[in-house]
Amino acid sequence: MKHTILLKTALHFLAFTAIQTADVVGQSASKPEPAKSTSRDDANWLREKGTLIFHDAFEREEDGNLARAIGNGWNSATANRVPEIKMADLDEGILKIASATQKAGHAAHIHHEAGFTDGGAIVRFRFPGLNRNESLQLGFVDRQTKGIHAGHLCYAKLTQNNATLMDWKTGVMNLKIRKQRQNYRDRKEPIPTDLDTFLKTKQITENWKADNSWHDLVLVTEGDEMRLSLDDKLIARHRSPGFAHPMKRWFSFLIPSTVWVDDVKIWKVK
Ligand SMILES: [Ca+2]
Ligand SMILES: [Ca+2]
Repeated sequence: MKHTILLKTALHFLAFTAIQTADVVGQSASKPEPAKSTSRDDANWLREKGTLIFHDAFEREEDGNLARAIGNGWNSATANRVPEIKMADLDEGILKIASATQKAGHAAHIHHEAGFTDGGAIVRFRFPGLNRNESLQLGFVDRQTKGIHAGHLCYAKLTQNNATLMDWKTGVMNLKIRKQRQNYRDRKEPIPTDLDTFLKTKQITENWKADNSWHDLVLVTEGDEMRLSLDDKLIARHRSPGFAHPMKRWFSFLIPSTVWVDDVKIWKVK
């Protein structure tokens, strides 16, 4: 009898210890963990932590061909170079961009005020399949900070076969680096290995196969990290000092060929 009581007490103690251990394990499991490469939900991060600072569904008609033709605060840095050509057509609630890259001497550059440190954009787009090698570059610009060519801070670029994230602020658009590179380009010489190695740290390229379907794209910066998701799947993430630039003043599209955009939202987290 005495042994039975002792045994029961011992079992009770063991069970109690097990519950305590489980509690501790449970607590540590509920702490935020670093995001795994494919499980990051940045659309949700923007909606939960951010403020929607701009939305355009493009449900209207454009007003001519010039810089302000899209309306709702959009501006084009390239439209007025070729006023006779319509590069941005609003049609059936979709912004249909067709760049006159050769005549304008530049890919269509369409931009809107943004204004955040951490945050990003959600864009619904498709490659209409009107031209070969359609590509979409989008990202952030700050023309008020000196030392960066045209204020190009950082971009994501989707081509037919891959997705690239690029820190241009401390990379190729840094005026000193740009000049250094240009010297070699002018002489048609390859850039030195150390510069090449340095510039490779400024970007990352991942495989992605383009098609002609509509896609939901999410591009964010958080601290010194930039992340790109497509259709709720994290495609690429990269850390580089330029991504931490304190003011993403403009949201910009750089489109050399044809892209259709159905919807744009810009969110500020901080
Ligand atoms: Ca139209
Ligand atoms: Ca629309």
